[in-house]
Amino acid sequence: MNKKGFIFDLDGVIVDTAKYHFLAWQRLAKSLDIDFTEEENEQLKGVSRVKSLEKILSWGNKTISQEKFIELMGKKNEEYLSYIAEMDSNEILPDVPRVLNSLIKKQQPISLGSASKNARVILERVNLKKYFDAIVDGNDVSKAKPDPEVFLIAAKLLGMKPEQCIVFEDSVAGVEAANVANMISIGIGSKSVLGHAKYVFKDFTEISEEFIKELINN
Ligand code: B16
Ligand code: MG
Repeated sequence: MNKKGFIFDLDGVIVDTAKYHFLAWQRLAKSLDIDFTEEENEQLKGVSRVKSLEKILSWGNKTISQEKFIELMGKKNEEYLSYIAEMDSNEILPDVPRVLNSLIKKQQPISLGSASKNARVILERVNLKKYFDAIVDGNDVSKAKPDPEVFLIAAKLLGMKPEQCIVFEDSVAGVEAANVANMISIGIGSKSVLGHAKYVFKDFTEISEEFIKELINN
């Protein structure tokens, strides 16, 4: 059997933690008198913690000291972690376990490629850590998506060339990162947002066994 490197983003692909990021960022924005909508939250998907706070501050035309910046990031993460602590496997997005199991059966190497510094905790909470041969997250990279660093490290850890890798991503920046890395990008979400991906599916329920075999053999 052929081998490909399968790389999964976390938030928005495996679990929907965007809603918890939103709640935590929203409370923080309120404390700074910044209005912050769910639409604006879309622009924070796949974006690092530092970049997210920079964006929120710029929407509110606010500048703060470096000290305050670090304090606020800590507060946001504390609140976010309190939501994560309540997560369990019911929050895994539809058909993700089916696809992971199918890949395991076919002995395909699997890695995580996430911007989140909390990725390991989340995978443990939802009991999916055992599926991954490698985990690359926000603690392992110096450049955020759309830079391809996170996916290139994942490919290396799996012992695969970039062109042998397939990336599942829900964010614009993540799809761009996969394309720049010369990997096959699969967008999970809507075509209108992720039109730059090689393939786009609404979610994993649309990913058939035939398609998985095609990915492995082509
Ligand atoms: P943390 P992904 C990203 O995860 C999220 O989509 C993004 O909203 C978040 O700001 C980022 O992780 C950093 O997360 O604060 O937990 O380090 O989609 O790349 O898995
Ligand atoms: Mg994501």
